[in-house]
Amino acid sequence: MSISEALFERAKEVMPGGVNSPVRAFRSVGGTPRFIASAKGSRMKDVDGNEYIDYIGSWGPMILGHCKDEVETAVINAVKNGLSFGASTQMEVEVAELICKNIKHVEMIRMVSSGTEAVMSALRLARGYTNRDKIIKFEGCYHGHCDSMLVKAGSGALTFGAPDSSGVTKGAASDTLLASYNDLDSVASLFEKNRDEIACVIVEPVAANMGVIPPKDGFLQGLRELCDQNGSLLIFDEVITGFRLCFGGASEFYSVTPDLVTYGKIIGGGMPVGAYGGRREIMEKVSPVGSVYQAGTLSGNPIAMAAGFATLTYLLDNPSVYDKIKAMGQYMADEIRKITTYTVNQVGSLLCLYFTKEPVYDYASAIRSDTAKYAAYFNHMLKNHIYMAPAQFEAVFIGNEHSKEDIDDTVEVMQKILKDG
Ligand code: KE4
Repeated sequence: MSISEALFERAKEVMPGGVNSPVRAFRSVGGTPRFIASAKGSRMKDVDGNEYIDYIGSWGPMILGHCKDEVETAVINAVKNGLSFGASTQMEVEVAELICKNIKHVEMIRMVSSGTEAVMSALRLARGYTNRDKIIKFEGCYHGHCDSMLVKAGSGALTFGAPDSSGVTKGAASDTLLASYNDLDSVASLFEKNRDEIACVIVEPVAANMGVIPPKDGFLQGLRELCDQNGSLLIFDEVITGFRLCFGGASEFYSVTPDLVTYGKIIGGGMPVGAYGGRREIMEKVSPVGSVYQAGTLSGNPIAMAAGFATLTYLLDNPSVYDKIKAMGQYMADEIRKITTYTVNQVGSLLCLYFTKEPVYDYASAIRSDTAKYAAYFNHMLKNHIYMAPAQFEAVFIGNEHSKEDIDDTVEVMQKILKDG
């Protein structure tokens, strides 16, 4: 028995499914989850000493690679001053100022401790600001696990073929309206049927929880116009795309301005940070200034802020990171397309290989993918020391430490199992 297998047996006794987040359990691909001992750059090592090229990157945060010197040093120095105070610190002001100074549609921002918390808070704020109850989300988009978002969600909720979650009350879900990604007519008709009742539209500006699906030309701008016509707020959930597509995220990448934006992952550089932000007149509705309550013991935690500040500062000071990871994403997609006719979607440093030969542009087309073939592919890659997402409906995350050799080695291993694809 491997150490990972032994640890997994122990874990299953004391944690549901032996994990602290479902997708880590390898349920949709089979086999034993690898317990990671350490990571550096583009590599991870499991407790049995196996080394992998890592394409998870902690599901997005590790854009600079694991153990980036500047981030590690910042965390180590911060730890020496204390872990948490439940009081304000200078570093949270520095992070907030850095973001507000560099992302023009974020005039104010509130730190929280996860993407879920950021989304939950932004939705409450949109409802409080508009005095409306209903929310539009898109089938297959995942926005964390707050009740109102677990309706035809993506990521793990989609992977397990359980688009709705038990425990979500009818009341919680009843104000969540579902549209189809990349289909503006489906959004317009919801506005027609629910006139003056819709607080906001929340969207992943690049859908990265049903694989990777770029917005069709005009889709995001169309959402902007529909929200303006109906007095609703547009929320970009940039937990994945924020600080990844470019420093300004999808909003800058596609030149569409949301009213509110949610962040996670990269903003914390690997530590637990989420955030939501937007125009001052909206954000000032948030307690203690306004009537929308939201709070958090570890919000703006000084260690997490140190990691986030070091990460964001490095990205601002080294914009060539974005050129590199985008080029590597394009290179990887092009190389994979040379060896298979399966669909490959890519946006910047995000990409997904689908086990379908049809185009993938929304939830219905994404779920055509053959997840059994994906499972076989995943295990083939893992056996060859390449750690892909243990589920079809996730993204490949390329970081600054992935080399051309990493990608060439990866595609070479892919070839062996895709040759008949
Ligand atoms: P967290 O609560 O997991 O920090 O963030 C929720 C979230 C919100 N919005 C988007 C667009 C997200 O992608 C996520 C979380 N992403 C998944 C990966 N698909 C997290 C991985 C996991 O659930 O273990």
